[in-house]
Amino acid sequence: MAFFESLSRLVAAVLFVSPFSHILVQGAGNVEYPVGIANTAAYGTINFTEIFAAYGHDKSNVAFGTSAYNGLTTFMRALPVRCFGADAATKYDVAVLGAPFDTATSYRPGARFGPNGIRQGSRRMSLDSINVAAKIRISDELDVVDCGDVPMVTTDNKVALRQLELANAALLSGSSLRTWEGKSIAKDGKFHPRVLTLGGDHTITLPLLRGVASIYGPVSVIHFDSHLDTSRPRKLVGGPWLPDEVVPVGHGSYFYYAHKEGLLAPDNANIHVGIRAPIDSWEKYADDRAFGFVISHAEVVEEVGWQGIVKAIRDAVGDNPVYITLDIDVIDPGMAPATGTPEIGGFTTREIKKILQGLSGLKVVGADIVEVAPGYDSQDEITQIAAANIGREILGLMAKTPLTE
Ligand SMILES: [Mn+2]
Repeated sequence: MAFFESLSRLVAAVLFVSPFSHILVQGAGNVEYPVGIANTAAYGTINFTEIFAAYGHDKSNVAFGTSAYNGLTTFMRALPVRCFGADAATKYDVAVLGAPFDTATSYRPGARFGPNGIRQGSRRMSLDSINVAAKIRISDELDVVDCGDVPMVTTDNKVALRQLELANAALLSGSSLRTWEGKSIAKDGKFHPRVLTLGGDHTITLPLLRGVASIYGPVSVIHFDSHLDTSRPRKLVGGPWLPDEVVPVGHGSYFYYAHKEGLLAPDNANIHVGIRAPIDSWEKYADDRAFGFVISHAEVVEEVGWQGIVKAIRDAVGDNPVYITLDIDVIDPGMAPATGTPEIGGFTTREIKKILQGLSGLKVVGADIVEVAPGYDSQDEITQIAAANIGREILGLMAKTPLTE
């Protein structure tokens, strides 16, 4: 607390001197310049929350500054909450959670810096602003907080993924701040917080799906990606591999495990969107179908438009609860270069916004945005800004539709 107190005092001294101080000194020329706080005893009576909030247009942000370029960097300037510690009793409707993990990537690593990269990309965004096209103000419907990052170890992926699984389950198992009229679609009939996870490589979706499936049962997955991510685990012969040892789960095989564990909705009610990567055999497509998915290729946007893609998604998932997982490589590398396995010919940011807005009304039980690797981004943060805006659209979908039957 002492740190924040002194921080607040420092900020107040710099920014807000004149409202509290009548001591002005005649400086050079006729410029009046404040020299300090008149009455330090007044610190205890100053309502910094109110004062700081007055300097921005936010209603929900009550902490640490309200301009786009100051204060703590949280996702869309959501309130920072120590969800796993001192603030564990705090209630909210959506928790933003960072999953800094990239030790199961197949090409360029760096997505461990994705959570803070996406937060940085969201600095000009506010939960209180109106998304004009989607006709929604998130803060009218949901209390969103930023829980920070799960400390995932770099030396053992099994342990790291378990750390995320436990943290995600802890958030999901609570009760949301708000309740809604009607019956919750959760198995226990209660309203739980939703989690928007910022990855991290795509492997993190496996423990995240375990979490939502435990609360809601199997969910329809809407998977935006240029790759299928349903690869079977390989068995390698010889070398250091033991006789029955397989290559552990990675960012191209987690859906194989999700299918095997029964986390995905049955009857091919799951869809990949934006697929365009090369494959090494047609068996991959047969497997993919067997593991529960249908495919919408990136190229079809030229023929069917965003409306056709929205229709394919809605046809696949019906009225099921849905989980959205979005690999930033679904966007064309011209607009989102900072990712581990770029593929040309992807969606534009305008197309992805139209597609996501077209999903209004679906019951989004959770979501993640993955594979943002800021180290490959341009100085202007183009990928991080794209990812952050996608997060805003997803929160908009959550805000529009409560999880009621
Ligand atoms: Mn992926």
